Amino acid sequence: MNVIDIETGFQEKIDKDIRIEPRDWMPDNYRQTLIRQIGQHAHSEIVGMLPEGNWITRAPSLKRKVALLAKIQDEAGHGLYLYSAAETLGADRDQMYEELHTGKAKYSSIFNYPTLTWADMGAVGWLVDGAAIQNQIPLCRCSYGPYGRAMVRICKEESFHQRQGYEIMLVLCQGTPVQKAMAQDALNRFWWPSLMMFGPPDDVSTHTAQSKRWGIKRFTNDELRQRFVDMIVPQAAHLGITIPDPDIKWNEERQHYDYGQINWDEFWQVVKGNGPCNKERMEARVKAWEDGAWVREAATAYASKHTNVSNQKSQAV
Ligand code: BYC
Repeated sequence: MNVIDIETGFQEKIDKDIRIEPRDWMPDNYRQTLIRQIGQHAHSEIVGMLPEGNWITRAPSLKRKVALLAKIQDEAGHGLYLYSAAETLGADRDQMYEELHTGKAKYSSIFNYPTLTWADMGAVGWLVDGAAIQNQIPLCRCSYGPYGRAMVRICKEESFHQRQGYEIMLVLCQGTPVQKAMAQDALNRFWWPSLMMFGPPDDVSTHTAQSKRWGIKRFTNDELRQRFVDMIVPQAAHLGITIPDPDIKWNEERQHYDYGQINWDEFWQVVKGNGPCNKERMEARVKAWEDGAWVREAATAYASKHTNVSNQKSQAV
């Protein structure tokens, strides 16, 4: 078979929804696109632990603390499944960390915003995990097997996260006027950054067309953003709080909610490293990496001792 036949065969498999597995032939760009996206996704999960970690010691009750801790631990787990999925493509985990710590690799823009009040834990769960679910459910059908399978488990946990966030918002909205105002303030600050999570508009997105052809992405950024708006508007109405966008209105013809202009300049500034918390987030990650050096050294020493002992045993047999 020549290269053109191999490439055609690969695309035919994708078109028939046959999964690509680690040992299958794949074009180099397909591999690189997946390493980039899965790597960014893994980093987002790990950096995403920081804004919520900020509230573990200040959660208003034991019940809230337990749920928040469990959510943050889930996110660490998601990062680990995703780093493993990237490794099946030949990516090196230490190199991925290095790229995160030096600012070469991206992670989601949303985690560069501060979490100022307890209501932000509600808004993050409701909006950020809500956006994550819209984006990630189609990824369960990603053409690359290990990524799609990791996403199935991740989505189950994300839906629990979203419900707990919505429930925090509901309790605050049914509480005192001050509590309701806190919920409204959190919605005001997290609304637009949540819309930005879906990535740049379709006419600007560099990767969407090819990623759709390869069955990595199933929908465009704008399609998923619209689904998110359509999901959240009635939920905000149920909570009795107002989305900070005067242009939100039901469009009978489109059968969707219209919404206003997103500030793309702000988005690109945050992506470039100039958001409110970019510096703080990276400092926290680098510190955690450096503080954990002794654990990695001990684990490596233990593993090599263990390997030596089992080698000696097998030589003796
Ligand atoms: N932030 O061509 P495009 C989570 C970059 S974790 C920063 O549309 P693509 C959660 C993009 O990388 C949330 N950068 O790209 C965790 C590209 O730059 P490069 C993360 C962004 O890949 C804990 C350039 O802009 N979710 O949910 O086709 C707690 C052009 O974009 C962003 C995932 O990673 C952004 N928001 O589409 C709670 C899901 N958007 O690489 C929740 C998997 C775009 O050319 N990823 N960029 O330098 C995806 O679905 C896709 O990668 C995206 C972007 C939709 C995000």
